[in-house]
This record gives sequence, structure tokens and C-alpha cells, in this order.
Amino acid sequence: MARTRLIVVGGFLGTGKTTLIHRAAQLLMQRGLRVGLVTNDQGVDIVDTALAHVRHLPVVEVSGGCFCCRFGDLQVAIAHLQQTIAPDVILAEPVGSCTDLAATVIRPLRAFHADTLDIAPLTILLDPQRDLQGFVAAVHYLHQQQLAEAELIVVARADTQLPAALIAQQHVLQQRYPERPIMAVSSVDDVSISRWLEFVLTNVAVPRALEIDYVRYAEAEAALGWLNATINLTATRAFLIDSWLTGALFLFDQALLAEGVAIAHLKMHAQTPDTSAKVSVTGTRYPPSWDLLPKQIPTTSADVIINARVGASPALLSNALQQIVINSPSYIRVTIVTQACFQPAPPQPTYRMMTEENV
Ligand SMILES: Nc1nc2c(ncn2[C@@H]2O[C@H](COP(=O)(O)OP(=O)(O)OP(=O)(O)O)[C@@H](O)[C@H]2O)c(=O)[nH]1
Ligand SMILES: [Mg+2]
Repeated sequence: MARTRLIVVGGFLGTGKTTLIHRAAQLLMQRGLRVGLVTNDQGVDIVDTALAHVRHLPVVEVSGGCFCCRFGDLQVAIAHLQQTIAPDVILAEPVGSCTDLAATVIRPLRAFHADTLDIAPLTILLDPQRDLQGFVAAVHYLHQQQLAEAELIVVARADTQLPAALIAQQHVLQQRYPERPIMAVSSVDDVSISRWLEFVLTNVAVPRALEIDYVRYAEAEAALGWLNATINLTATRAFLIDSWLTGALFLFDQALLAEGVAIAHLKMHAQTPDTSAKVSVTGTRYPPSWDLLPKQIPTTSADVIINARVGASPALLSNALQQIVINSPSYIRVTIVTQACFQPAPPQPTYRMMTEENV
């Protein structure tokens, strides 16, 4: 079997992992390379997977738990891509509330699949403007651990900051995390993505040794509320899907704001008979950002996937979803098809290899 380069891109919820991976995949495909994606989530019905399908990017998902707890499923996903499309490159995105990837994902993959996989240095994305206020201390700990195990720190969303601020942030990061490459990337700047690709295509992983306090890690996971839902819209009058999504985001945001709940990432994907849409909000009162702007074709039906990750109990998320159902315009009937609200369980990795000796 031909060798595959595996690039794992981690980082906190909503930092920009999927956006970077999708654009990088498109750039690699333009170079004539075969590329596959692996998505990951604690639940099923994953917006990131739906978006990959719309963009015609080959994708396999590992659902119902993070890569470390579903290591067998990750192996199956990689093998499936290797057998079906023989990818030169696989880009894999672990859940944004995941850490200890070096010990639980990278080292086990090196131990069992060195014959077919070349594993790139672990990239961790950081959004320096991200405000984690509103999240409990354990979530801050999780965020720090993610960065501490990075082999490459990518300062994401470089386009949203002044050059001087970017330089200052990289300087601070370099002092906090010495001996580590740091680069700034914007997902709307192909030059910066190519620079990142150059690094992860030509270097190999040297996983860092990191002691993680699993009690605090589990506390962080438990402090997050997760909602994965699919809903169906049917209307007696045609409507524009972007208007409906804008209203739904507002209703959801308001319901959480009323309870003082911090949003990590709220994303929605919609499919009508004629067009697709995808929109995200990565903080309370943050403006929506559109990753798929739908065609302005009125519709009377749509299927919507909603993924929300917030700093609150699942019950509040269920209530926020109800606000969308109750407050949609009367001519649009909103039916919840599937709904899963939960707190991620304490991580129980299949393997935990603390040193290279295990490899
Ligand atoms: N301006 C700008 N926006 C970005 C950039 N990268 C991501 N975004 C936006 O941020 C939002 C969240 O990005 P995602 O790529 O979905 O983030 P993620 O890390 O995959 O999120 P999770 O999978 O939920 O952890 C999207 O709406 C993107 O358009 C960037 O470089 N610049
Ligand atoms: Mg993502």
C-alpha cells in the first residue's frame, strides 16, 4: 500500500480547524494530490461532515466520541480512505474539546501503522482573540494543555488582526511555549495556508511528553453542553434559507444569553432542494460568519443540522432549540427529527502511550 501523510489539526472549539482543513484540501487537490478527511464528534449528525460533502471532499467520520476513545474507529476510518481513494494526504480534525492527542492518538498510530502512515507534527490552532471568560477554570486548563502539546502552534484568523498585534501575540506565545514553531495563518489567504502545508508535509511528528490531569480534563468536558440536532422545515409560503438561519441563530443566541451561557461554537448547515448554507457563531453576540452563502432561491422545504457547544448544561440547549421551534414564522413548520443533548463523558482513551519507548 502506498504511504499516506496524516495531518492532525487540533485546537479549541470554533478556532477554525475545519475551515483550514477544507481550504488546504482544495489546494492540495489543485496540485493533483488525492486527499481524504476524517471528521470527529462526540455525537452524530455533524455539520463539519455535511460541509465536506457539499464541497465534494472525500470524508469519513468518527462519531460518538473523540479519536482517543474511539481509536479503533479512527483506524477503520483511515483504512477505509486508504482502500477507497488511496489518499496521498489525510487531514484529520479531532473534537475541539480534546487534548492528550500525542499520547492517545499520535503515538498509537505511529506504533501500529508506521508501515503506511507518515504522521505530520501535531498542529494546534489558537484564536488569540477568543474570550474564554464565561467558561469554568477547567476549560481554561484544557485550552492550555492543547497548546502545551502542540508541535506547531498556528495563530488562526490572521486576517482579523493588525500585523503588529499578530507579531506581538506570536512573541508572547514563543516565550510561553519555547522551542516550538509558531506561524500565523488565515483561511482566506492561500499563501499562509501553503506555508503551513509546506511545514506539515515535510516534517514528521515528534510527540511531546505531557502530563495531563484527567480529573480536570474530565471536569472541562463535563462543563460543556453539547447539542446535535436535525430539523425539518416545511412552509406554506416560500422563504429564503439565509433569512431563516439568521433568525434561528438570533433566537438561539438570545435564549443562551438570557441564562448567561457562553457559546463556544454554534453552527448550522441547511440543505434545500436548490442550495446549501452553512453559518457559524463562535461566541455570545459574535456576528455570524457564513461559510456557504446560499443561492437566493426561495424554498418551501429544508433540512437543517444544528451543532452547539456551550458552557452550560444540556437542558438549556434543549430550551434554546425549542425557542427556534416556537418562534419561527407561523407559515414555516419546524419539526425536530433528531435531538441529542448531553455532556461529554470523562475521556477514557483506548491507548495512552506516554513515551516513545512504547512505540
Ligand atoms: N475571518 C476568518 N474567519 C475564519 C477563519 N477560520 C475560520 N473562520 C470562521 O470561524 C468559524 C468557525 O470555524 P471552523 O473552521 O468551523 O472552526 P472549528 O475549529 O472547526 O470548530 P469546531 O469543529 O466546532 O471545533 C467559521 O464560520 C469560519 O468561517 C479565518 O482564518 N478567518
Ligand atoms: Mg470543525
